[in-house]
Formats: sequence, C-alpha cells, structure tokens
Amino acid sequence: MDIGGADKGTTAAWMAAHRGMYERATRHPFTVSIRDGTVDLAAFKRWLGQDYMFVREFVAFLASVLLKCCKQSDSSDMEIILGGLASLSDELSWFKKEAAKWSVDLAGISPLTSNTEYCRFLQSFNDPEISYTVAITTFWIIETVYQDSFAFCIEEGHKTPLELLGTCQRWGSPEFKQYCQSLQRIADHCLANATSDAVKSAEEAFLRVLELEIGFWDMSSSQS
Ligand code: HMH
Repeated sequence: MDIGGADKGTTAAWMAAHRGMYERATRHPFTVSIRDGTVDLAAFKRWLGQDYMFVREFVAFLASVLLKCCKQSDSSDMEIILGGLASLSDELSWFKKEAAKWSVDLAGISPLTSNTEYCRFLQSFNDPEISYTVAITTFWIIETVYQDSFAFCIEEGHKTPLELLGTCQRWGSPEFKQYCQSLQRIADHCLANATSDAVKSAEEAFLRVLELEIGFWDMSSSQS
C-alpha cells in the first residue's frame, strides 16, 4: 500500500510527479509506430544514423560519470558503470552492422539540430563541478527512456516488423531492464544522501533529459 510515497525512492516519485512528460518520452508517436508496424522506414534509418552519433558522444559522457564515481563512491557502483561503458563497445559494433543492413552510410552523416543539442548537454558533464549524484541520475534516466520505449515495442500485442525486433530487444530486454534498475538504485541511494540543492539539480537534469529525448524522437520522425 502506498499512502504518500514514503516507501518509494526519489526517482519513482519524480516519475509519478512528471508522468505526462515521462509518457511523452516513452510513448512517443515514433516508437509507438514501431510497435504498431506503421513505422516510416526512412524515419527509422534517420534515427539509426543519428543515434550512432549520439552513442559515440554517450561513451564520453559515461567516462565522465565513471570518473566522478571513482572520485567519491564505492566500488559496487563503479563496477556497474564500468560494465555499462564496456557494453557500449558492443553497441557501436551493433550500430555498424545494423547500418550496413539498412544501407545507412554512417561516415556521411552529420548531426541534426536536436542531436547536437543533446550532445552539448552530455558534454556539459565534463565540468568537475557537476556532482556524481546529478550525473548518475542523468545516466539512469537516459537509459530508462530507451528501455521503457523499446520494451513497449515487444510487449504483448505488438505488431513490430520482424526486421526491427533486434533493435527493440537491444533496449527492451529483461537484462537491460535489470541494468536500468541497478542504475536507479544507485541514483536513489545518492539522492537520499544528497543536499537539497543537489536533489533539485538532479530533478532539473531528469526533466531536461525527457525534453531532449522527445526532441530526439521528433527529429527522427520528421526531418526539420
Ligand atoms: C537518444 N537516448 C538516446 N540514444 C540512446 N542510445 C539512449 C538514450 C540509450 O542508450
């Protein structure tokens, strides 16, 4: 029984408080069209090329999260972040293989506006003044938006085209969900011990990620 959120972590409370924004990010017309089987393949290819560029920037972001973690946290956090960083190596190979399958020329792509904006946000975490708490919370919500979005594409009743199932399983798998839940536990633990200023900054970063994710899906669905 939940009589006021006292048994929930901070992150779950934010997800409830900002439900509308969270759903705009995780039930976006673009990913819902994958699930419905009505997805425009040109849009999917645009997403693929842009996300490859994003993930390359995400590697550097994660390196900055790892660095902040090493400076102030215990080793169990470090192992999870390091595992995440290692799996991005596999992810970059996956993007190259998938791009070849769809004839997307990764070398010829330049970032569209929303992608550039998102990458700039990721780069801002290089600032040592940004705390580990804010960084790990940001990392958690970035991964969770993809987990929730793509898990929906393989949930019961989906009509996801066969050739897109691999993509959806990459982020929609039970293993990826567990990984996101580990990140959530780390974030909640940090937030429970953080100053109110740090909690406020982390909530702002959470909302900023949702906004940037919506922008990224919008950009993928229609080139503007
Ligand atoms: C835009 N957000 C975006 N791309 C991704 N690959 C993820 C989140 C998850 O890793």
